[in-house]
Amino acid sequence: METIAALSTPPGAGGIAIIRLSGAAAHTIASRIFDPWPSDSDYFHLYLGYIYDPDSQQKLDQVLLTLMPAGRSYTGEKMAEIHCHGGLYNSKKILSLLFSLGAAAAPPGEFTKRAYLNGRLDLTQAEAVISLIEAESEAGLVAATTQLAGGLSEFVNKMLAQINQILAAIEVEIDLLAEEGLNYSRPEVTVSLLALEQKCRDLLASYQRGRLLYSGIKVVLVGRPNVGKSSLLNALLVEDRALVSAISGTTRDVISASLEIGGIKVELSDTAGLDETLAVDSPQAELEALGMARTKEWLEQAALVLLVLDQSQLLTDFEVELYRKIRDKPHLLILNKQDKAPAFSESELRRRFIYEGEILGCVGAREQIRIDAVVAGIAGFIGTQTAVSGDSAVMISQQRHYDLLCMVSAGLTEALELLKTGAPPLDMLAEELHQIRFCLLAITGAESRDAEGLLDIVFSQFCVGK
Ligand SMILES: Nc1nc2c(ncn2[C@@H]2O[C@H](COP(=O)(O)OP(=O)(O)OP(=O)(O)O)[C@@H](O)[C@H]2O)c(=O)[nH]1
Ligand SMILES: [Mg+2]
Repeated sequence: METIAALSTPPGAGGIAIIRLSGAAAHTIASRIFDPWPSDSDYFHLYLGYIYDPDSQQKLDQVLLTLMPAGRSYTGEKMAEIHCHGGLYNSKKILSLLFSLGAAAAPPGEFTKRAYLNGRLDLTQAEAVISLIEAESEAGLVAATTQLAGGLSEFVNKMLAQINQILAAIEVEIDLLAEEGLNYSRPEVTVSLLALEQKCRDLLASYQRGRLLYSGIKVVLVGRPNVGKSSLLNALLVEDRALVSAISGTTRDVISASLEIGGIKVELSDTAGLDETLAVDSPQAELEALGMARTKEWLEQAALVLLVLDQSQLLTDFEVELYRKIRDKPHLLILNKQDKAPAFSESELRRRFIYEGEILGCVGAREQIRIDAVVAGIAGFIGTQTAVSGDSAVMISQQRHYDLLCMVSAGLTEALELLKTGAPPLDMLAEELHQIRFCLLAITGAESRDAEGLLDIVFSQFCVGK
């Protein structure tokens, strides 16, 4: 395998940039451009020296160099890391020297792919590296670290060990029964498979939670114009993000921004107010209609809708209608402008909306923000979505794992159906268990280190230098 090199830190100006080299020639190539080359050349030490151009002997940058031996580096190959001064030109210049000395440019994810191919990581751990790099919240980071530490692999390997055991027993049985012609009766196999089926279901059930921890949750603010949606967005973000004015129809386009609530990333979107009383001949009508169409699109994608009402204005039939439209989605009812005298009572609101749930009061106006109830409402919803089902904290968040576990679960159901007959055809049962085994192995990638197609899909999601 050729020796590869890449910039592992983001391109651009910065204090330090790190260039990585991996492969059999990594140390030799590094020795051609680093001076003074350490006479002891111990591994995992930082050596201070200069990068120089071997042709012109010109010094280029003062850097730190680390060498790592094969078998104890990230990739499992000989590696060198050059910590040079940040700056795109400088790092590019050093990289081009490495290329001129025979290193190849590393494609995205190549370092982690080699780590996997050399058995330093299994596939779920390699996938966790992407998740860790991309994590945007505390919860996403913790979930990625758990997977990187091997949490999911351990879970899958335990299931695999049980399947192997059952399979081995059945293979023996197949031989025995062929000789003695007995009926197969092993109730403990059914019990074990039932337990595995349950574990598998619990893990599958964690998928939605896993997705949410990584990708966050989409929350959309809707309501009539002027009720204070943009004010509420600004208050939640603690930032004047959206324009606020007493003019109805101030917000025309969707404005999205992220914040963190309960460790989860919340993507909050403010939308154009919805109104039924558009003057069709007004010059603004077309613009307003476009804004409202966009609000409706956003509503479709929302995981949670915040319907904002202005308690100082009479409830309108349109708001009742709007509530009917969103009531089947997870939602929170927010009564804004609590600092003003109410124009309708809570009981009127409940009666007209046919609503029994919680009503969250708030003040979004800049000078006197009171939004605790809204934050608590969103946190409460997140809590219901992230509650752990089953007795395991292990979870899945990737489609690939989900699809394979669905196949494992279907296989277990099939195997249990066969066992229900009392006299299952053992070769069919064994075949079913082999399929399950194959899917479990595919999750950790234990038997696909040479399956190029699969690896390309997994590692193409990486950035260069990782
Ligand atoms: N008194 C009071 N005024 C508020 C409150 N929240 C917002 N406002 C005022 O209400 C007006 C409308 O606020 P916006 O946040 O622009 O309302 P909006 O719902 O985004 O309106 P559109 O963008 O037109 O749909 C502004 O003058 C705000 O200052 C509140 O809690 N109390
Ligand atoms: Mg607005």
